[in-house]
Amino acid sequence: AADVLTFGETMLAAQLPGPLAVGAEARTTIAGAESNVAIGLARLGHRAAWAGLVGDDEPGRLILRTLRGEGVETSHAGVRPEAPTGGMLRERRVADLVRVHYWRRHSAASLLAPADLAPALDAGARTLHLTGITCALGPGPLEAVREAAAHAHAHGWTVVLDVNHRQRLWTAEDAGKALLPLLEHVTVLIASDDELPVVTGAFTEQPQGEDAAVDALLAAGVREVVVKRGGEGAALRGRDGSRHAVPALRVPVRDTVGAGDAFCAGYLSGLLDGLSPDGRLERANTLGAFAVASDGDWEGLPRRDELGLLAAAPGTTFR
Ligand code: ADP
Ligand code: KDG
Repeated sequence: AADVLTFGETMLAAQLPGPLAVGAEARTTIAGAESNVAIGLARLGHRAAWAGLVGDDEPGRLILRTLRGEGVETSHAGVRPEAPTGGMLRERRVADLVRVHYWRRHSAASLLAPADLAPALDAGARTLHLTGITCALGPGPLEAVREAAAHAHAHGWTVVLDVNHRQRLWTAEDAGKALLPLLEHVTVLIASDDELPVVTGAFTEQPQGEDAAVDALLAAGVREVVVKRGGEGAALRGRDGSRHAVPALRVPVRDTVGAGDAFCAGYLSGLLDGLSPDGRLERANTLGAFAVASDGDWEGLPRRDELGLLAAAPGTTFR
């Protein structure tokens, strides 16, 4: 059985250092929140399985061989000849402003249905990782998330939901309505501070303020709510009344996209290793810091023996 099972859409991605233009040079990679998490976990030595659908095309093959090369288990991933692999383009429009464009409607990944996941669920896992992105891909993927959450909960797995709200895919209102019924199955909910109202928006009475939002989520059955605060670090509150906060690492910021997924991989790794709440937040912040200090969503993520690397003084050369 895997330590973590995750699934969703991974795309062919082109990353432009400036605005889209004829002849602009782009960097080719693969991107998907769930596969970013799987890669982060695999690099730390955990058994991470990614189940998702790709098209029978070059981008699909690039995705699968890249994931395998990173040590992610893909035996339950599928190839769908009737639809293409999704794509995305990321323009660094100006220094600190990134714009994303998607080609994912009717993609192979959006055809995902509960039956596609059955073999992966039957194979078992300690933890199920879910994101709001998969819920936004269409009715099939949303149903797959619901059934996976119910199955995992019934079998005593830890269920981790990262809200990961994507405005380009759906409205906050639709996201809230879709995510609310999942909460009864969720053990750990991870959100950035500005995403909390997205999940709590569907409650009959909208809680005011962060503390009230977290109270509402804990009352809905979530055991632990983890709130990401960008360069400030992260905090967590448990249903047992515990509160923890750990500051971010100080690193030069290269590319903040993917920080949330890296954070999530670090948090999951801490859970699997049985770390304390502060230890889990520290590992999550460490992976988040690696992601912001390097280009790409997942390319700069650390292997286990590199976890302490960021403690070195800035500008250090190891030789
Ligand atoms: P998201 O990318 O999902 O919006 P955040 O921006 O809150 O999430 O970043 C996720 C995590 O990445 C943070 O909780 C923190 O651990 C780390 N992180 C983000 N920005 C920085 C930064 N400027 N310096 C150091 N760590 C950061
Ligand atoms: O978190 C990074 C992701 O946003 C990126 O890899 C692509 O999955 C993606 C999405 O839906 O935006």
